[in-house]
Amino acid sequence: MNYTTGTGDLKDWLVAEDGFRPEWLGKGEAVFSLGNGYMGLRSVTEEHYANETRNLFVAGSFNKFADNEVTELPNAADVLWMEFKLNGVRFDLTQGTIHSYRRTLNVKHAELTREVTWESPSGDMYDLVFSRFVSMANVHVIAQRVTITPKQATTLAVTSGINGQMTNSGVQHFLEGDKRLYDGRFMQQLQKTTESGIDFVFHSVHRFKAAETIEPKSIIKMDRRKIFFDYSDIVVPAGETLTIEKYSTVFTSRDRDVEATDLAPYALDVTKDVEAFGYDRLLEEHVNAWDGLVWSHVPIQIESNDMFDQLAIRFAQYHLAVMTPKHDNRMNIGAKGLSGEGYKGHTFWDTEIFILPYYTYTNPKIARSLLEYRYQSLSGAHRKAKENGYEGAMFPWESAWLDDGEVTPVWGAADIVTGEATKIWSGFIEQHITSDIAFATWQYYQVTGDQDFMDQYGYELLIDTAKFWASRLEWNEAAGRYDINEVVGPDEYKEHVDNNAFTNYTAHWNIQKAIEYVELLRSEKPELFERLNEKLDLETAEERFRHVLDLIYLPQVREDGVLPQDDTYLNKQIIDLTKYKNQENVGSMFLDYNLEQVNEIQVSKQADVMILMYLLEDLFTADVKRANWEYYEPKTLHDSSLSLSTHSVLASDLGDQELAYDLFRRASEIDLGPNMKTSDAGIHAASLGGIWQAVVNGFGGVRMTGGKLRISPMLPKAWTSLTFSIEWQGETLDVHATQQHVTITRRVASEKPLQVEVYGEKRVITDTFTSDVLTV
Ligand code: IFM
Repeated sequence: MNYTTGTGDLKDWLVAEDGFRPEWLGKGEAVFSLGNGYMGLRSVTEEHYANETRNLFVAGSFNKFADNEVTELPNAADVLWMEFKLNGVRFDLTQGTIHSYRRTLNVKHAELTREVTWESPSGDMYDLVFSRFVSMANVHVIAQRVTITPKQATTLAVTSGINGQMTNSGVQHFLEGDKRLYDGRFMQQLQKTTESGIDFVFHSVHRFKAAETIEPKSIIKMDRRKIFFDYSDIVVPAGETLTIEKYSTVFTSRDRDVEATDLAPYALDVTKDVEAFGYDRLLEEHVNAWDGLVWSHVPIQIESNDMFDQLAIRFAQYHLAVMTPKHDNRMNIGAKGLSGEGYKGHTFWDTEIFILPYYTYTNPKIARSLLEYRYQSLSGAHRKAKENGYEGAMFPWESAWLDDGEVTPVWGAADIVTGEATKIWSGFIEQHITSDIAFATWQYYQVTGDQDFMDQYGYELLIDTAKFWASRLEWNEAAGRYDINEVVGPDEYKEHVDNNAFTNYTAHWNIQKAIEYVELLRSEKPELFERLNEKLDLETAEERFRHVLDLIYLPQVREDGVLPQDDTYLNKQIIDLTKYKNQENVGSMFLDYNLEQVNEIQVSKQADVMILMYLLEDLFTADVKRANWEYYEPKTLHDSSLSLSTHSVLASDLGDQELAYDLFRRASEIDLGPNMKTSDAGIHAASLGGIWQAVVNGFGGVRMTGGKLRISPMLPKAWTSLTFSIEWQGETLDVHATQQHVTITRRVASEKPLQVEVYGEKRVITDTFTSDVLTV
């Protein structure tokens, strides 16, 4: 990967790939993927190669293939596909000679370009440029442009169309539908998902231009789930350029922005308008939409002695916008965004704990929509609780349709010892997702002050989740306390553990908050209290909450400052983990051990105790945080992409900026870095959210604790300044931090005092405040 090709206005905005390597296709397909939150398009090449993974996903369009499989996001028709024959020879980069090659993702414009000089096996030379974008202005549109400039007179043939024969690793999610050509040019293909019955409508149209628009000889063809054109006999004189544009549109019967009752004719009309509008004007609208939504709205500037840092945060923001279905509160973010089949498009705690803070602090409307998804999925959470013998809302570990409930697959990777598939226990016993959602709800409320959200959804979510925990607790007669047994905590290398500290503390926090809010509703919002009382039986619930609260077992910090991760972790075997700490690719320990064996070793997949100390930071002193860092980090393999960014924020909190910087860099390199095998199944959504947290919550020192705002930036040596904005309770604060001080400016000055803790001092800001010179 090349990070330094951007110059002028595009400095620190371009990510490039300088060579074509068929064995590394997956990396580019994922990290260069395009999208707009409505759909995500993996960046395969126009022409086919072995080992490619061609994916187009429409957010929220889930389907279930068979009863013994889980719901997944179906791989929709391939509209990118184009094959070229140049003087009778197939354009294929594995053949002939590549004289120059560069593929560039322009993060600012969200446009992908591939420039190639290729010599065909028969010795003909061609310059080819492929460009494309998935419009942010009109989310249904995909535009492609290909220019071909031969060095010798060339006769060209092109095959291009819509290919609905796509599968998810062999599983076909679509029924065959009608195909038709309109006006001799507009291809239409209709499909329906097999189980969920969602209608998909695809259109594609081509435009050929040499000196002027040309109509090449063409023949329309149809096959099963496929419609395409064969164009032939296109003569391009030496040194002249042929331009081929392809405009495609994608609509589904779930689209809320379409009012037409008959989707197909409506979509056809849109396609006609899009083609008439043309690539350049569509691109201009698209670039403006990106600017309004992301770059002008959430600008972040890092002055670093390594330009990678600036690019890394922009790359993270880019993918966060590509993956987030901001248009529809029935949808959420998949663990791989919309960039690959990994995790089947399912939503995890990745959203609430790793991604949501970005939106809560910068675009509360989107954060609210994502939380509304959880509220609307309460029916599935109730069902899961009931099926397991509990009350309240027990949220699924993996989530798809609103009312699906649990969709975690039951069987996973091969067990190297038994030769059987490993059972995935998360869907059964990784239960902290419920308090993660409660925590994110509360965090959203505190940061935004969105009372309407709280009244409509927030109080209910916080109380319903607490009801689950209150019913989930197990009475331990001998110890006279409530335990939470048989869980998986955030560290998924420890299964079936009792009293995982993260789970117990956050469950306790959840119940405590619920008590606080039941009291508040009773005294300040009697009507809402009555409404929720009818729904949730608040009186009985509160009684139970009060009874259990002080009896919930909270693992205690030992004399050496270490908080036991669970009842048995600290008694397990300690082995030399050097080999696995220095691994090139994650999960290398499973080449030597199976999960059962890993369970018996003091080794962690990802932050567990440490993330507890990040979320509930007030409960632990700096010394305790340090002691736990020193104990657990050396035993943590960071085998989950969620781990490094959390550790970076904590290292910042502990005042070790250089370590925090190293971890920020490692987190940034998960997708963007030079290891070409990291992202085949898709980008790492939570890690990208975590990168924003490492910058703003870590180096930027932004934190909400107990409803109060703190801004105490501490930059790593490599940075001379960090500039960013956050939204705090309805207003925008601009923060500019240097090695010497921080300046916090209220974008709109107000008489209403704003209290912020800055480097340990309480400050009241009316318009702008600059801290004293830092002596730390
Ligand atoms: O949610 C995570 C989990 O914490 C670790 N395994 C991958 C999941 C999806 O990213």
